[in-house]
Amino acid sequence: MIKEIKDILNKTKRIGFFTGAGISTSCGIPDFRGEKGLYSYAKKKYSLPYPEAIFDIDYFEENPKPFFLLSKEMLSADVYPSLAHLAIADLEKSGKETIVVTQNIDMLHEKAGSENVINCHGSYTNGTCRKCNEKFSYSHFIDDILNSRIPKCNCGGVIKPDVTFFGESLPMDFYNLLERPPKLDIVFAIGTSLQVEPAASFVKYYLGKIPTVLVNMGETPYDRYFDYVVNMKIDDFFKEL
Ligand code: CNA
Repeated sequence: MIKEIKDILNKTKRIGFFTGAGISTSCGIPDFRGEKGLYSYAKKKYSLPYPEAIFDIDYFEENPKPFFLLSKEMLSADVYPSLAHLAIADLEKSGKETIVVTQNIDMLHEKAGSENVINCHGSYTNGTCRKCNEKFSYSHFIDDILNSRIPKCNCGGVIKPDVTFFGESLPMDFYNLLERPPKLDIVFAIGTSLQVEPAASFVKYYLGKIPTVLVNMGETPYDRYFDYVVNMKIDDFFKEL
């Protein structure tokens, strides 16, 4: 099966990747669900009242500390991109037209060197003061996060990185993409349970239209709609590819 995927890849120019938490588990960042998932880990570690509180805007207003401690763990310099992140970035450098639509907020696609990345659940590239709405760039607040301090605006408000929390709308560039899906020759869904909407609609749009590949260890409710389903570790898949 991997040989067939490789043949298609060699012949095509426009490649889409839709990635989820599974692409970063080998970097030491847990995925969401499951016993070792981020939710139960964060709940225990930061004594959250309920696991989702870590990305709940009302809880953040009350206690932003757990979110910033988790951010420190994800963004620290000793978290490196996986072989899969690097392989995707290499494809772009080799001249293929690639687009990476990621649900992740760990910035590992950017760290790996990918340029055409849409962060559909937002990112740390910018932050906004919760009190006066002033905008700040990553360089303004990253030192605070890495040194376990809560970044603050001159007005005293907390600067919240523009990561999408529950109840917040997704970035405009993602909605634009859903409205005008780019022309692709092949699309991959990698390390995602495909359960979070509207993010997953990006890849679902292409099912039945172009070759579609799902690389995921666990089963998803959409396996049967993909042309190729590869149940193996993501880094091993890219190594073979
Ligand atoms: P999910 O629902 O946790 O699913 C992840 C999938 O990846 C599961 O089906 C696993 O079986 C699979 N998986 C895990 N590790 C591997 C591996 N090494 N090889 C193959 N498959 C593997 O996560 P989704 O991304 O689908 O859910 C969307 C959420 C998760 C988004 O809102 C993200 O923001 C959020 N999230 C992001 C991060 C991050 O930024 N790294 C971490 C945890 C959660």
